Amino acid sequence: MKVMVLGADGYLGWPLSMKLANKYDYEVIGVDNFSRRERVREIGSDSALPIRSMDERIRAFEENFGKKIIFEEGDLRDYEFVEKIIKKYRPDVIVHFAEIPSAPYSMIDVHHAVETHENNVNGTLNLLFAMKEFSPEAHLIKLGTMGEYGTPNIDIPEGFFEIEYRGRKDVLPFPRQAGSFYHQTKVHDSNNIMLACKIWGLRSTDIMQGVVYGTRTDETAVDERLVTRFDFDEAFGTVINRFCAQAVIGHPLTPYGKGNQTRGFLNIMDTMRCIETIMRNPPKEGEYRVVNQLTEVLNINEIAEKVQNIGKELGLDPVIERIENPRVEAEEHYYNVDYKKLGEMGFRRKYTVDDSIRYMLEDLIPHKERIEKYKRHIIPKIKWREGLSE
Ligand code: NAD
Ligand code: USQ
Repeated sequence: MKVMVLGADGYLGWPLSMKLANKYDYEVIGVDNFSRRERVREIGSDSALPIRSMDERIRAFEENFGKKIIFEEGDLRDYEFVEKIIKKYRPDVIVHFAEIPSAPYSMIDVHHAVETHENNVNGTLNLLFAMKEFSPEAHLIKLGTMGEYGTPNIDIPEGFFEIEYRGRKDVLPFPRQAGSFYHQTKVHDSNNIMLACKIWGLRSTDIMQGVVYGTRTDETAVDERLVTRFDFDEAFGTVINRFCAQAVIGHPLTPYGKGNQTRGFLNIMDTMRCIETIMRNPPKEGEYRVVNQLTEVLNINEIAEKVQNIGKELGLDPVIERIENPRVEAEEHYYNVDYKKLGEMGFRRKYTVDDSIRYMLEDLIPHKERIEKYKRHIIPKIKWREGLSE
């Protein structure tokens, strides 16, 4: 099987590329423009775990596992480039991670909102057109987000729901109510992919993924040159990763507002296993399938307490200090999400937040100085209403 991983230098893309090449012997073609590295530098921060260049990563992977990963550097915004790689490799599966993943980054100002839209929506459109021309049979596995749904006061199904209105029934896309311009790009992508499947017969799984956490996977743990990035700054760090980095340097843990915001979460190793499962169960020609990808539902206060308790066992002394919420979001809300489809395909969760925090803290403690160095980027300066404040 030939798999193209778009965004192969990223937090999820690098470990997935290794997993597919190592465990399954798939031919893996990684693609990236290294823009995540640049954008974290633009914020002024860096990955807590030091990461190597792509050349070094690929060399170290070959040395450790005796397998190859092909790499193409380029930008999905450039249609000529996208056409070239799809035509050259004609992949069986395309895993599309290559977007700007940060809600706060998209809320800085008009330029960052437009940049996030151009990058994410146009990159995906370029890909859809190139697939239509050169690999219409391929399975597109696209990373969307649970944040597309927002926090409605009713249960959240997997993509579609049956509705009765004025005496007639239909199965329709569940309403999307994104909470940031970033999350909104994923809604636009979902609409564009659904249309491409309908009119051109492409097949796609659109993954509504929860928040991912974790410092390692089977492959990244083997050699320090294979580590994947781990950000903790206000824009690119996600909440569990941030709380673990904060605990390691004795920075107060930072639930925003009341801290009762509830989200779906999954460990990065389970993320890999979910995507492998989806790859082995492709949709039919013309099918646009939506899968909710999460393994646990927790609120932010519960997470802070877990990090605090496990941190104490390791001799750290994390305190929790709720801070003013820089975002506009419900801080108390109903949240009942379906996530059955992955289980029906054979996926079983292996990790929980409880099992993971201890080893995450242990992995981060040796890098305390790097976290200290960039700690001024922990407290949010990007506000949903006002933009960036100094
Ligand atoms: P990431 O930023 O680490 O990875 C994305 C990679 O794509 C980066 O290496 C970046 O350089 C590259 N990229 C971005 N735009 C590109 C372009 N135009 N051309 C070529 N390469 C480009 O992000 P991640 O955390 O690995 O997330 C991967 C995907 O999963 C994203 O689409 C994100 O929105 C989605 N997602 C992530 C999470 C999470 O918690 N990490 C949760 C839900 C969904
Ligand atoms: N939060 C805090 N304190 C912090 C950081 C975050 O209380 O220090 C809260 C936020 O206000 C939010 C929740 O934690 O309510 C999640 O925030 P996050 O930054 O971990 O996640 P989010 O901005 O939603 O984005 C992340 C990824 C994104 C992905 C999304 C999945 O960056 O790529 O799409 O998770 S989901 O949240 O399900 O939409």
